Amino acid sequence: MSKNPFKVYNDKPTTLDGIYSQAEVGLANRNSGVLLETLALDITPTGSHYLLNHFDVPLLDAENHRLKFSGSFREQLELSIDDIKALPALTMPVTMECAGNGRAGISPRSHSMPWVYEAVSTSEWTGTKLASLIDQACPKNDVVEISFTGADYGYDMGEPHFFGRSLTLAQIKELDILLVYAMNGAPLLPQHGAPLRIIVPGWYGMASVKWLTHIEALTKPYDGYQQVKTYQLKMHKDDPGIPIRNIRVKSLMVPPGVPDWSTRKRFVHAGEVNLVGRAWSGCGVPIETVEVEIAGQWRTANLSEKNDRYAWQKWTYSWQAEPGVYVLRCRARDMNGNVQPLDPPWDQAGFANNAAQQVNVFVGLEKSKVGPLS
Ligand SMILES: Nc1nc2c(c(=O)[nH]1)N[C@H]1C(S)=C(S)[C@@H](COP(=O)(O)O)O[C@H]1N2
Ligand SMILES: [Mo]
Repeated sequence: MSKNPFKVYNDKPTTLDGIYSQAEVGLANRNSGVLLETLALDITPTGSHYLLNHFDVPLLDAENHRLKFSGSFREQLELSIDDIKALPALTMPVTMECAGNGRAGISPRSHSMPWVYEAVSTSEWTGTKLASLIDQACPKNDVVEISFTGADYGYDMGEPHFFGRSLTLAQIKELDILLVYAMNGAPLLPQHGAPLRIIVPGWYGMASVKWLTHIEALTKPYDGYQQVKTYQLKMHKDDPGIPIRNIRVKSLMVPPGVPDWSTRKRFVHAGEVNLVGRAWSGCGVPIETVEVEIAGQWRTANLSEKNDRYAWQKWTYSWQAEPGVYVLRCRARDMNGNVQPLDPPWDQAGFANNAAQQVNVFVGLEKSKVGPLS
């Protein structure tokens, strides 16, 4: 018998079409998405923040946890959570999005977490600046990258590994990364990386390593699975790929009215309908405009100011809805001129699909109770 039972999956089909497999549904059950109605709020309620955990959630003991610095640092720091809490603290709202968000909307799709729209959320993260701590550990002159390793371990495509990622010193300097121990004013929950994670604002979520145990200064580029074998935009198997980093411009709306339970299609009462949503882009680039498409016409939404560099912006649009059947869409353009496409971009692994959201709405004259009974 082979020593590694997962080697067989080396030749799993990379793309699929049609109905979801039981394994995909199982992944979807483990990794919950944001409730789209909470997009009405600036900050996602903690229990609704999307989740993406590759392996099992490690249940770590905060009191005995140590963050170990190793490799080519002058100072081999070893810090407890209390040591980290004693450093200058900062709280920052950051919108996080999973690179796989939208995967279910492409065809054929890759066998992985089948997100539709819901792998995006905003939390207030509290921690200390990673760059200052790295300075304190003082990387030697031969350092090319710093790696970040989590406590979670498992297999992917036959390769066993701890989840880990790397960043260059220049990226660490540039990116306002936080070493985080609290989320929305409470200690991190186990599923969000307790007791310690990093948050890399403006990049897709894979860079924000949870359950952080080790920071290593490397003299050669990091070759961890989650850095080099995945999270690359590839058009075919032998494509060298482009590493995924910045979040692509995107917007979502709170589905208006009330839903049909199983299809999530909407019923809206004719008259004024206040559409509300959020828009965001990578690396703190502000949004320039959001447009809503109603009955084939794109209309400009009202966009709120950008108050927090790394948090999404709110938009609203007042729609005078007449009876009929509609597919509403929204799309954002950022200050760098990037616009959401109407058709999904395609790559082998179904990453970074920022195509405009579609919401099916039936507008009727029928009286419906929207909100609590009075
Ligand atoms: N150690 C570890 N860190 C991780 C992951 C993981 O599986 N293990 N998933 C990454 C991915 S792909 C995303 S999108 C974010 C999700 O963070 P959240 O579950 O707190 O929303 O965590 C990232 N950090
Ligand atoms: Mo992700």
